[in-house]
Amino acid sequence: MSEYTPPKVWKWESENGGEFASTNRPVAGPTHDAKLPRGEHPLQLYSLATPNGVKVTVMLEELLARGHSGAEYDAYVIDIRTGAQFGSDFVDINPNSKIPALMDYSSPTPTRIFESGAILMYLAEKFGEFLPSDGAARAETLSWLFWQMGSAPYLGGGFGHFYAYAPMKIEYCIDRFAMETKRQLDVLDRRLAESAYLAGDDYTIADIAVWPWYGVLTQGKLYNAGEFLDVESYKNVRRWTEEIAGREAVKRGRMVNRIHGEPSEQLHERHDAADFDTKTQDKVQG
Ligand SMILES: N[C@@H](CCC(=O)N[C@@H](CS)C(=O)NCC(=O)O)C(=O)O
Repeated sequence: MSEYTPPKVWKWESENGGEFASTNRPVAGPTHDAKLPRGEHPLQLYSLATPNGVKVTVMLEELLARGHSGAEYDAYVIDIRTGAQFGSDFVDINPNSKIPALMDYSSPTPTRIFESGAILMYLAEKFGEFLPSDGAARAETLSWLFWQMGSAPYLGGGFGHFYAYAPMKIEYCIDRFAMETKRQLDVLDRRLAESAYLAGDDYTIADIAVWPWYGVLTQGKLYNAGEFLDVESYKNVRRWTEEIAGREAVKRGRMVNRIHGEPSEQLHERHDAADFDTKTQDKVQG
């Protein structure tokens, strides 16, 4: 590989050959007019079953499992491979053009929420669940929630990108981000040696945020990198991962808006709990 000398001013080469390259742009804002569908529930979710998307569908399914009928929701697929995140209605909800994005029509004026961490906090506060109301337990929960928001870009945008998606394997990049990813797994492993869940004795939005990234990585299902990162060696993370994987709400939440993998694990749109039994397929916005 020849060494790259950056020019004085960076210029956009619209195709760099990497996966997802055709939708990457150096500017924000919508690329096209696109109306979003709207269902009957107050909560309308526009998302995809990536780790960031799964956080929100797991949270909603957990709230429903605890009997909060107000958490009923309609979930629609935003296909980020075809640029649906740049449609005008979606950008009105999330000016950052990334899934997940949520609308709450039960407030006096409709509320838009973007950024998965903000969505988890909003729902936790709205329903009074999965986030202790004060004191050290709340601080600990928010600390791990924000740890996830700050750490996962190194796992996804760093390690995952260069290990799985970049058009060429660059040792320097893979090495740098594998090192950081393993350090993060060790942070989690040491914490989970001390307590059942990240914030202490109770399952919280911190676990809901961290599991779809580091739990799924530990199951070997993210970037096919389980062996490479020796995930088996993080025993406490594995114990926590398997326990959370067994929760019914997690099994349901993982299916919603999933458009890849086993067809039996995909529920493209979700409007009602019964949809898990009578699955409606092939409804993808894009
Ligand atoms: N910090 C954001 C990250 C969201 C994010 O990166 N979403 C990705 C999918 S996991 C996305 O929509 N990518 C589309 C794009 O970058 O164009 C969050 O947690 O909500």
